[in-house]
Amino acid sequence: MTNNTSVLNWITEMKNLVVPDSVVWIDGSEMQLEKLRKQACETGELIKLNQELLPGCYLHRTNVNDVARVEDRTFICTKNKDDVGPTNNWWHSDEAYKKLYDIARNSYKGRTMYIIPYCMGQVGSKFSKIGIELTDSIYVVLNMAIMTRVGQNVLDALGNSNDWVRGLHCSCDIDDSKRYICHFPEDYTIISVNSGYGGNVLLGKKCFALRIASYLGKQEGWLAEHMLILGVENPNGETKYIAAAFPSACGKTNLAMLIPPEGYKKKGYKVWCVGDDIAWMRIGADGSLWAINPENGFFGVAPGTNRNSNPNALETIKKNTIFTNVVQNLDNNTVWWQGLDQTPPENAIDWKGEPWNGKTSNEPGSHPNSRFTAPVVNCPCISKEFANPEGVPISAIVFGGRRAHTTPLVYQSRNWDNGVFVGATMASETTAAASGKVGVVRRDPMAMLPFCGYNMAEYFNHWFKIGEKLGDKAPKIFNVNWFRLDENNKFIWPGFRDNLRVIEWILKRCDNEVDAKETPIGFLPYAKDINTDGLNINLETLESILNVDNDMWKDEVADIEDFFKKFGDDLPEKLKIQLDILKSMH
Ligand code: SAT
Ligand code: MN
Repeated sequence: MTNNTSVLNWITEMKNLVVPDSVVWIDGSEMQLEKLRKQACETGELIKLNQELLPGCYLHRTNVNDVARVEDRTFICTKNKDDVGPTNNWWHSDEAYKKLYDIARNSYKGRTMYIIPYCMGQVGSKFSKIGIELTDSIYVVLNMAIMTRVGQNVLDALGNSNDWVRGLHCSCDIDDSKRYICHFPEDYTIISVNSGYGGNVLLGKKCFALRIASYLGKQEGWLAEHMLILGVENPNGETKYIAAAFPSACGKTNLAMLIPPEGYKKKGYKVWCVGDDIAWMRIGADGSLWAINPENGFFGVAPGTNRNSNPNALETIKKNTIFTNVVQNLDNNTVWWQGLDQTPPENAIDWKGEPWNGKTSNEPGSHPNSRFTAPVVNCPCISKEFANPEGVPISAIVFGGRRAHTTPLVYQSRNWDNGVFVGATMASETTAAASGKVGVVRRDPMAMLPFCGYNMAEYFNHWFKIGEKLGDKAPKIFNVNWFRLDENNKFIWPGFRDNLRVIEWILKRCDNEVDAKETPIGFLPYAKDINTDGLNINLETLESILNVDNDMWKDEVADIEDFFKKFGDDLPEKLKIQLDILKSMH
């Protein structure tokens, strides 16, 4: 498959370590993938679903102790602790290698080593990056073949270059006490042991495209971000692009695949999805910010995905999709999850593999972090620019969290530096995407807290530098919060497709087409400027989520100050200045 000496040497080294029974190079052909699907069905690793209703679709259940990313077992391994900053777990790289190699040693005995050459971004594009993942899991191979571009053409594009990311995944015994997800940015290396869950083992995704790539972006002058990318086409046929950062399981996929509300559709608005999770952004030849989605598939949260929340996702997952940890409906061998519809199957198997009756069971049948893995090409609203190797020009950057209170529906930062502050002080209630307590508010700067591969203080500096380079070509920066609750704990804003109403205001602000009121936190809309035609929400209610509550913001400022203290002297001066401005205005 390749004569690349750096590749061959590393594979030999890893083979000697893990000692597989056999070795298979993944060439990307449908024939080979089909053979692997068959094999996985024979061992029970995959379950073939009803091929008439769900052609090419399979179900997989992970081990019950292995259902989400594990942030406390995720490490950035370097020589110097200072390099990873206060928000990452650090491990000395020498010690980490030793420990991980001890765990990995001989772990492929009786198993096959699959060698997956993959590309993040279009093969051959100068924005793309290549990786090789070794795994002993067919599930990983099949997911990687959906989520990335895999196969011989990747090796051809790599040639004899040494510029590629090494990834070793060992299933071992899925022992959570020996589970480690480790990144060695200095060596372009990722090692993941004792997990089979997507975010921990599809090494092209969070491990490479965010943690390693953010480190590379810092060195090479670009940004790797936890952002969806969408295009909004207006009735004149002009499309503007937005990149938006939200923590995991806060609706990035739903927003990225949004279908405009009726009134907008009638006028001729269209929304195009470029990506739902990761954006790599660079300053283009024209001096503005351009973004690509380095992935080739969607690894979306299943629960809550339905005809209302995301019809395009439902369309996307009708074929060639792998479902993980959802309910299997035994009556017709299809899948179900919480929030799909009002009729849960009664004769079913839950995500743990136990018999489940949706009518009588008190337990949800699908795991809250159950997932679908589906190819981008299936998506009815995929942008025609998705495959453009240059990417799309970004007009607005949007940060957003899940906040029951405090943060208004939308506001605009005063300028780039203030926008970086808004991103750096983002907070959100935790979700089931990572193990740990759900619903706790935590600071999650730029939604990158679990994904930044180096010291976040440096990362903030990097953002400021990118802003300096962009100058007046910089995208405008906004913050949104779809999740405000009323006194009965009901969402005040309808969300989903109606979020386009907020995006319309954002784009109007980018074009200087609408006024806003200045507040201590930035520019807020006048309620009348958010289009509520066809919505059941009155101006007063809307105003209640377009306010800045001074008392709550005082608490917020105190919490931000606390958070900033973590960074000590490394905290960029520009963030201190922004905090002082905010304090002085309250
Ligand atoms: O589990 S993943 O990290 O792949 C998805 C997510 O949590 O955003
Ligand atoms: Mn994500």
